Amino acid sequence: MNAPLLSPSRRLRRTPFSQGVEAAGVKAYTVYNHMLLPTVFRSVEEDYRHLKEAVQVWDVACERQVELRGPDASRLMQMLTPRDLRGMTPGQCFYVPIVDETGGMLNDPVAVKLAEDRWWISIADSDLLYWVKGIAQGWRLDVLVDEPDVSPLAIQGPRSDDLMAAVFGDAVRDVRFFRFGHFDFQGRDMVIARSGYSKQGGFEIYVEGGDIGMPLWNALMEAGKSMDVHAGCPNLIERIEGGLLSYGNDMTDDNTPHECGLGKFCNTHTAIGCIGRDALLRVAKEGPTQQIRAIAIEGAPVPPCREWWPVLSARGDRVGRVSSATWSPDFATNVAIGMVRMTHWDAGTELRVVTPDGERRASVQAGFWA
Ligand code: THG
Repeated sequence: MNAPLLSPSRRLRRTPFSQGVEAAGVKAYTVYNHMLLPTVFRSVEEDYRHLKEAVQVWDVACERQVELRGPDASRLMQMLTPRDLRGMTPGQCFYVPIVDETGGMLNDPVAVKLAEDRWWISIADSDLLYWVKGIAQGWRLDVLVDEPDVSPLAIQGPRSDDLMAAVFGDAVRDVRFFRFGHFDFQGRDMVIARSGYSKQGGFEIYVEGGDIGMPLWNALMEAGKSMDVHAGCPNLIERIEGGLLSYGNDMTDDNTPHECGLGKFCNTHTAIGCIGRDALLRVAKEGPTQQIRAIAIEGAPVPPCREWWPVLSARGDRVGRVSSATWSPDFATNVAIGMVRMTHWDAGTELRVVTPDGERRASVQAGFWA
């Protein structure tokens, strides 16, 4: 098939690392927060194998930051999420559901607490900036809300620690999961967290100032030569195996955090001031009637999942939908993420999934694969 191209324009933003990404031979992009996000370098399968065995440098500049700065920054942050932030200290990152007044998911970012009066919200693919600005203005809060010139660069894979230590020194090895520290690169301060959109381990460097992007990219590629470093990107197969959710694909503002399996990141009773708290208290009490599940789909490799695939019961009733699916080489089955009604969400339940290639047998898994 002759795949159409994306027409470049100013609205479709490049990143500080785009030059390096192109030099590394990027084969496909998606658009995320109005910015280019690479999706394939060698092939999705080769990128997957390499991610699990070596180390990759990912241009995830499209994980834009919403910065909150000022005396009311922490108050505003707590208004945005049902996760209780009172115990969070500067130096910590939290994965936080962001919900609207009905308890519907608006985004599922990583919140980075830089100081009591300064936060970065590292957003998924929705225009969260406008919701946050609206709340700050509507409540007359003493806080500045904007998108700073900060571009995350992720280092992912089992050899991440060695690569990072080669560039930033051995102290970077001591950064704990979902914590960050400040490190120097060519006289510039870099916030470096142990986090990232894979289950293979690694770091995220919050690069402040686009001008230092390519010098850092080049230094990592040079230092990693002996470690088989390669440009990479969030990998479809690896993320489905790991159950990492994709906002806009696996959930939308029609879903509550509980439906998304993100109830463990909600402390709705104690998250005082959270918008949507009353709505969420109701759904938390009743419990969701549908929820995200890992689903194995039998048979040959499925085509790309471009729209929801109906999930049917053994009797043929519609009981859910698949939102992400792909062939997994390591588990030798099609792995999928779907939303399934409570009558059919128990592990082992036999289902049918209507793919564009026809109906397939499928089953609810006890958990994700990795
Ligand atoms: N890192 C940063 N920003 C991001 C992402 C990221 N913004 C966009 C997108 N990814 C937001 N979504 C997610 C989804 C999952 C995770 C992080 C961001 C994640 N989840 C882990 C898990 O589910 O195993 C850990 C969650 C936890 O235990 O706190 O990491 O990747 N900067």
